[in-house]
Amino acid sequence: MDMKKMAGDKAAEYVKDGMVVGLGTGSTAYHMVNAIGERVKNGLKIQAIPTSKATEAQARELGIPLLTIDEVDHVDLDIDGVDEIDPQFNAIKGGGGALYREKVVATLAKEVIWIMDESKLVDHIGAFHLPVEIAQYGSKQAMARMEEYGWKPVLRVRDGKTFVTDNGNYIADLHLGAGFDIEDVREKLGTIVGVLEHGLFLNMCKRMIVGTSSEGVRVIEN
Ligand code: DER
Repeated sequence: MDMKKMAGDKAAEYVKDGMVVGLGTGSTAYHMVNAIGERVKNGLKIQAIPTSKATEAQARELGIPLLTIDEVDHVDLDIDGVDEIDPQFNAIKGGGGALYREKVVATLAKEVIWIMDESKLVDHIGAFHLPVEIAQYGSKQAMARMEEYGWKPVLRVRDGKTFVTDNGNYIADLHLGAGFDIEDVREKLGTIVGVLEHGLFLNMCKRMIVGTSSEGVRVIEN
C-alpha cells in the first residue's frame, strides 16, 4: 500500500465534528484531504482552511466547507506533510512551495499533525534544501546576502520559469547540509531584508503519522 496514503488516511481519523481544520499541501496531504472529503460526504461537520490554491481546488471539488484565513481566529487541528523531520520534531517544509500559508495556519493551530512516509524521518535535517520565501522586489540583494553566508541559495524554477508562490513571491532553496546550526540559520534569516518566511518548522507538532514499508502506519507522539 502507498505509505503516504496510509498516513493521510490515518490522520483523517483525528478530525472531529465542529472542528476548524487546516488542510496541508503536497502529495501526502492530498490523500488526507481525499479521506476527509469522504467523511464530509458521510456527514462530518467541519470547516477547513486550505494552505494553497491547489489544496483549495481539491477541497472545493470534494465539497469540504472552506473558510478564508481572515474568517477565523483559531484552527483546531492542522494536518500537513513535511520534507524532513528529526527526532526532536524539527522539520523542513516548503518542498511544495506552500510554506508561507502552511506556517500561518500551523502557527494558528491548537494542534498540529505532520504526515509522511518513512523516508522523511532523519537524524539531522538539512540534506533536503531549506526553502525560503523572498519578495520579488530586491530578490537579487536577498540572494546575495544568503550567498555570503555560504548557504548556496538557488532560485526555484518550475517549467523553465522562476517559480512564483501563491502569494506572488519567489522561493530560494538553501543547501546547508545535514546537521547545520538551526538556531544560527534561523536568526540570520531574520536579519535579511526581503526574506518573508522560511521552511524551518521547529517542534510545532503533537504527533507524526508515518506510513512505513514494514510496520504499517506508526503514530509517534511528541
Ligand atoms: O511544501 C510542503 O511543506 C509540503 O508539505 C510537502 O513538501 C510535503 O511533501 P510530500 O509531497 O512528500 O507530502
